[in-house]
Amino acid sequence: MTIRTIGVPMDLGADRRGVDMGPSAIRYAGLSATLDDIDRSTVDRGDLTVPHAEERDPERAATNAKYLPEVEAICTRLADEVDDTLADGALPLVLGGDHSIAIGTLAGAARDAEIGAVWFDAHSDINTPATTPSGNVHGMPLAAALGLGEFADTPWANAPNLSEENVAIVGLRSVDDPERERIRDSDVTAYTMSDIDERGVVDVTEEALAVATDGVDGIHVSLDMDWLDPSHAPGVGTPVRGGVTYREAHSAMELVADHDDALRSLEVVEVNPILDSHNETAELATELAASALGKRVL
Ligand code: 4U7
Ligand code: MN
Ligand code: MN
Ligand code: MN
Repeated sequence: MTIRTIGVPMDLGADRRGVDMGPSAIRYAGLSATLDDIDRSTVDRGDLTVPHAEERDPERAATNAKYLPEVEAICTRLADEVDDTLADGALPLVLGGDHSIAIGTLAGAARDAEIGAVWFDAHSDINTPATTPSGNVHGMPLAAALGLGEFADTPWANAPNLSEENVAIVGLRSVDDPERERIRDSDVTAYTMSDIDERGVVDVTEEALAVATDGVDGIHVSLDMDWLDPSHAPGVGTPVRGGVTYREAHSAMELVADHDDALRSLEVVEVNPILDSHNETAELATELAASALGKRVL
């Protein structure tokens, strides 16, 4: 199946600027050559056009969902791109950009199919404008896609055929109090870093994939690079100590590749080249995408 890369140079959903350069840095790290090693054809569709914060009214940043109208415009276009890609029989590989773009990827992937999602992240990204401590939309995409809280009133943000029962979050170590309550009250399955410590990354990821794939047509895999420990992935805006190692991350992505019959879309987000060390996080993002798409040593 052809892999179609879609870059979304978006940083309006996060406070730390620079994550808009993520798609360039990931390409510069050798994405297309790395994907050529896999037995699949690849095509780069280029980047969506995203406005810079400097062009926007700063008042848009003074709300409890900063730049939400811009996020809506970009995610609506991204959803169309993802849907078109799938309709063409290709697999969308979406490069972020901040994690707010997942709203668009999920909406597109869920337009014509029942989907599940595996969310590799230090954070649960299930805030809403009423609960967010920061106003940053990259902390809200799961709530938006699931139509939770005020997002029940924003149909553009809802992934029509994604249900809580098929959402699994893996690697949590930073969860806000209202998020904790929301996870408890929902049917979302969540695995913390302690679960990975106790059971190992393979067992936990296998179970997460089983949850996501249960009874659906396909799954979306969202990889927030802050899932990894900051010692391996320093170039992220919201690093949290105690994340997975380089090898654990590859193991998990190889398990994703084992489920390639289910994989409908893949997204790698939150690479911030300004905060990175010699493009190391972008290189790792490239490697992990390749592992998830089937690259093997032998
Ligand atoms: B990311 C946070 F308060 N929860 O909502 C928030 F800790 O996409 C962080 O996972 C969100 O990187 C992190 O602002 C969003 C905060
Ligand atoms: Mn995160
Ligand atoms: Mn399995
Ligand atoms: Mn995230």
